[in-house]
Amino acid sequence: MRAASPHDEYLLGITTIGTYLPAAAVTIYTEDPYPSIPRTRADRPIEVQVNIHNILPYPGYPESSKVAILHRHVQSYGTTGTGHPLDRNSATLISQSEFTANGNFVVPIPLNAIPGTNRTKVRGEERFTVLSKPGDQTPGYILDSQLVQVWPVADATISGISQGHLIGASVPQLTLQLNDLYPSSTTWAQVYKGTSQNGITGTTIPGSSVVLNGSVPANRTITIADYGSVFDADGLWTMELLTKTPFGTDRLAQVSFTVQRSGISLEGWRQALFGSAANSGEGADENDYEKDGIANILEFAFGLDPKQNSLGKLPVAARVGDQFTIRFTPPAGLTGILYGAEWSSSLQPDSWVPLVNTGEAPEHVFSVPVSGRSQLFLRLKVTTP
Ligand SMILES: [Ca+2]
Repeated sequence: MRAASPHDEYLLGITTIGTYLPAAAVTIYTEDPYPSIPRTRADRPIEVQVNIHNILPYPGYPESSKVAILHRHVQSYGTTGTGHPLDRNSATLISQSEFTANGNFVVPIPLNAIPGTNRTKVRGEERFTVLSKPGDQTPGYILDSQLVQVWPVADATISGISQGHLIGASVPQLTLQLNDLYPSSTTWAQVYKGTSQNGITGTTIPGSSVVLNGSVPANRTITIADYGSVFDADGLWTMELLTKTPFGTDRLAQVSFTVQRSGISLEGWRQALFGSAANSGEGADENDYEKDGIANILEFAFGLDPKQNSLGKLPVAARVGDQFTIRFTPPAGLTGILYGAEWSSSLQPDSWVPLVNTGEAPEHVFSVPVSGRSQLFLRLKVTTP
């Protein structure tokens, strides 16, 4: 996306000078020092300064020389728009006021009034125009006009790790969904020991940083695997997404979880996720806590999250040549689990026959010949010795 050059994209100022017309200069201030055009974020204030001079309040002078009028227009760019192209004739006039004296006037705008239901997500512009008063024979002339762009507040999600998750030696793939990052911003994911806290500098997750230095907001989707090296100790950790903008550093998302890189027992897993080590209640081996069809014991054995739908994340059997095969490598660091598989041609309860693991550790491979069988079923079996 190319950077917008204000000189060819925007009409920044129109000035009209006349004998019996006031003169005006509009200046817009925001917290963003971006030099090309005033801009800010949907949750931040705007300050408009209007300098009026050459008002001539003398008897006998035309009315046009005695009054200047300030118009405030707002216009949305739409839910994903960037203002190019934009028909500024369709902006909405939301207020007007009159100046009848010379001087410097400050017009504070605590929050923008760009149309939009979700106030943090509006994007558009406000325009402040000073006009002369129209007379019987003459129109109102634009004495000065300036605009400020308003961009939405960013939001983001971390998926792959959920609150309370227990992570072993192999970390789950992360997906960071970053929406409406401010045009000049740096966004990154970091981790630190303990529960979530404000203002902590943690360890940045390699590959998570997004630096924007443009003219419009942007979305990014980042997937990260193999970041386990950021965890230098076992225990409770917090991961958060931060974004630094001209308005400060904001936390967009956070999740706290437990890291245990070796020797995760089923009891420790139950304790971390269900608050009890016992094989009963919500944490019972046969219980399917979030009703995704996968019993807790299988969630543990395959490193899944028992509190988030894990449909489709178990190993799947496939036909390879003459064999019907299921193959997988269990997550590293789990203790007290035996992996097996059984096959049946009828699904009858007493028809399941155990298979031998023919894989080379740590991979597990279970196969059954297809030939001569019209139908064939494989199932995984996880047991605690
Ligand atoms: Ca489940």
